[in-house]
Amino acid sequence: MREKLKPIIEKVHAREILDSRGFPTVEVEITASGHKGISAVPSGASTGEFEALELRDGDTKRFHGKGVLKAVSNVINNFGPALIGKDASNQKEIDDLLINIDGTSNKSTFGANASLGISMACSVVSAAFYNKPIYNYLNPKSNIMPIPMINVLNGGMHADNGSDLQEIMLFPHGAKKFKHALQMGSEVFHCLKKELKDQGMSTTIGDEGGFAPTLHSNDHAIELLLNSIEKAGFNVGRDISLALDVAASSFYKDNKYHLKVDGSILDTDGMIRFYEQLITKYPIVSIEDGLDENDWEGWSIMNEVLGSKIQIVGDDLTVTNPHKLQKAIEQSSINSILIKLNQIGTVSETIEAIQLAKSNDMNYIISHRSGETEDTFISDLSVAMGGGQIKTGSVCRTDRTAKYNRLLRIEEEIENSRLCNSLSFIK
Ligand code: 2PG
Ligand code: MG
Repeated sequence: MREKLKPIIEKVHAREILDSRGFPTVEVEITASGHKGISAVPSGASTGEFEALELRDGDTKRFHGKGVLKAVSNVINNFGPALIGKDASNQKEIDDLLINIDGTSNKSTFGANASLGISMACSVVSAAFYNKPIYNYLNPKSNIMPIPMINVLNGGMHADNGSDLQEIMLFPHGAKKFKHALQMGSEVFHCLKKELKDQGMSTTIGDEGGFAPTLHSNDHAIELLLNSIEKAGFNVGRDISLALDVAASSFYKDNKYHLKVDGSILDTDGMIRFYEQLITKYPIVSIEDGLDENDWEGWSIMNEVLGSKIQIVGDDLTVTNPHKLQKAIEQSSINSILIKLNQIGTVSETIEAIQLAKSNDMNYIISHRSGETEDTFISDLSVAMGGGQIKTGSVCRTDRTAKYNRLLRIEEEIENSRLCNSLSFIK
């Protein structure tokens, strides 16, 4: 009788669906005490070398080898039976079970796409069982809305053209409400589109919905954007600053950084000087993956030189892995971390990484992947975790706006909500 008061798992199902790039991904559906929870797993392009394994079939007859039927079958046949009868709301027990069944440190037996789908769906079904929105189920005290990092210029591995910098993002910290921040992003996005058109440049968009024009230099990209911010009527630096995801591992070869658009090849010191100049010239408040994921020595220097002025964000460097984060803390490599559920493969380990960041006074940013679905779990997670920042692409493409629109609804729902205004680097 007492069991009825908990979301007891009755059925675990999974299927192959398509992501925003048209590649297959895993969707998991869990039924617990008569309630249903569905979760879809995202997928990266500029993936970190040390991320948990995303299992693909490799059978070239289907989806050019990108099918995920093995991961789907692992959900149903390898994890499923062990989950039946378990309390879905006991997230730690569920996630430990998944970790133990897989038995590897990077979830390479059954795939992190299989484990994450289950892990998130357990949160979703539990929230449904308790009749609560997910953010509130995860943290009943949630009331801080995240500032969105809005990626309006796509480059690197996310676009055929564009800058070497994978993402040039608006950081609208001057807004008072999330909905205003989003509106600012949309207004600048459309001014930028007009600007590009007027200059005869392409308005084709990249994987995350930002523009990807052919550029003369990386500075050119930043200047185009600053111009558009002003044209939209905002004050650069006061209303909106910029954030970059350089994704430097994607152009690091033979111990050098190859900036194609600028036509320059730099060593680690050269890159740090490049960033020093950029942040002196432009209102940049955050640089993610400024160096290669294995350039640990360089990261410590970069954080020492720039870390008191801006966010130095680890993504490929730390891959949401508490062990990697611990190393980064010990070596003072970063002052901020990007958080992506599928880099580690369970909700509990993701939260563990966040708590470790928090207890070391680091900023943390909840993030999407470049391959996304209509799933909005990260919107709820960003509010529940209270870090005050989310990165989820541009203001077009439904895979991106689904997350923003979910945040609009959450902001309306939480009576005493406030947009984060306590980030140390906002002057
Ligand atoms: C990143 C992400 C998301 P990807 O590098 O931060 O923007 O890209 O999912 O391709 O790794
Ligand atoms: Mg990144």
